[in-house]
Amino acid sequence: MAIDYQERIPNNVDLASNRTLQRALEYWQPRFLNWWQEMGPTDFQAADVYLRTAVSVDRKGWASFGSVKMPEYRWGIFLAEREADRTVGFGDEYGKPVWQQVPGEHRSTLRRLIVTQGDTEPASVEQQRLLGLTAPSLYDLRGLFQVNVEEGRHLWAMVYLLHAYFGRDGREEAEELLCRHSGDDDKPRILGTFNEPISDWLSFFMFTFFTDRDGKYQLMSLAESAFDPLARTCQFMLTEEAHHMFIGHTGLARVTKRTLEVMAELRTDDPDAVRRAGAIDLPTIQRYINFWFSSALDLFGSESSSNAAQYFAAGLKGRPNEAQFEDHLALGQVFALERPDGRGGVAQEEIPLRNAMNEATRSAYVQECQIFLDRWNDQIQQAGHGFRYRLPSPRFRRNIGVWAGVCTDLDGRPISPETYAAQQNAWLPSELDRAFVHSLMKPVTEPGKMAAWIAPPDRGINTLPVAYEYVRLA
Ligand code: BYC
Repeated sequence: MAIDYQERIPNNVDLASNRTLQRALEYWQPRFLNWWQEMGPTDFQAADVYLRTAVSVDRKGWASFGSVKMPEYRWGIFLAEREADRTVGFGDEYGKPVWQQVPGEHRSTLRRLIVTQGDTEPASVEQQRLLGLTAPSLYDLRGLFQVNVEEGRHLWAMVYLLHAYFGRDGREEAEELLCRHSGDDDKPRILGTFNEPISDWLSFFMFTFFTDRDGKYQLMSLAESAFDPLARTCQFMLTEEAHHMFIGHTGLARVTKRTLEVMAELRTDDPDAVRRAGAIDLPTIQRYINFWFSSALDLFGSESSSNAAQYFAAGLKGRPNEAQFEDHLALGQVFALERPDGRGGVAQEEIPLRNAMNEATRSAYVQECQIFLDRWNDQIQQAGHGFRYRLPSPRFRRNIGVWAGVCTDLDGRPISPETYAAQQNAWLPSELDRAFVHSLMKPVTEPGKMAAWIAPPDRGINTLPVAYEYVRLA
């Protein structure tokens, strides 16, 4: 069904045919807009921003581009087309028809998964609300706002499910999604990393690279769900998500490129000299990688998880690209898990494969991150330098899972808390690193101009030149 933009809430779910649901969502809509005004991007609500808006859910040509003031963005409800005769792709219900309604026995679990997913979306907007004040270019400012409005739409996607399928509990949860706030002492966001402020653009690119990519993998897992409306909404969210990760990986490639240019101009790889020239030295970027990668790994949940086994068995949450696996039951198989032995060493343990679903997804994620690091390392190698970015061991600096709270080095070898503390500033961004990165965060608002610490992008948005005025400040 086409998206109806005549409606107060644009949608392709024939909202007009369900007056009760429509009224409930129209009641929520002004609350969302209040939240956007209070917790969304500061200072830029009146600016004209060159944004894309979804106009269909087709793979090709789903977006239209145009100048929009953010509060007037047409947030709405878009689900991928329904696939006729779709069957459950994994777990104990394998091969049976998918569900168009929520089975009573899975109601609270599904609600919880949807709330957790939904909670991250406004959380990220809140984390990034001050970033517009220090954007390195208008191109990047526009990229930030595109991400922000789409995270707002992803909130709409989950709120639609809560309202449409979970009755009064769902409506209450939808209210709560606007009441919890990132970093709030009393009502924080649900998942740890979404409470960390993102106050500089290096962190923003790290976040869109590492954290949004967790989002991709979680959405891929939920896109397999037997609860068909959830699967369909996640399928469409994934098309929007791709651009967020694009911002992350091109952003980090551009930062690296600029650093290499400065190193070539100065004929040195001395980090202090690079900093004095106003670029970010490679070891500092590495420390940010160590921080954000380890923080994102926690978002996959514990390596050994009875929750994950239950989600898989029930058909609620599968593995990304479940169709690629030969066996969709994952019964009678084991997974070799490495965990701390409690004596400073590492022990092997075999756990049922279904309990290891979080770990299987995390491993696929790690491999994908590595592909991009390899590309950036090619950039560095071609520039003639020996430095190489690396991902730390997945055991490093974990707060969730079997390695939570265990001190390890970057290779994942258990070490004493004293040794860890002594190395902390070498492995993770120090106060001085953060202060330095912050010192570079000065807004650049002339079309086509870039801050000195980042190279321009290869091309502009939607065939426009890089120098286009992507944001017209009010
Ligand atoms: N922080 O068996 P366990 C995105 C809890 S990002 C705090 O290890 P499970 C985006 C867990 O709830 C993707 N608590 O984990 C990105 C459980 O509590 P209970 C967001 C955590 O359940 C950028 C206990 O620890 N989507 O979209 O298998 C911008 C033991 O649980 C954490 C989703 O996360 C944590 N990190 O898996 C914008 C998908 N990890 O039950 C957006 C929906 C675990 O003992 N969520 N816990 O009280 C899920 O699938 C699962 O909830 C998790 C956890 C994968 C997060």
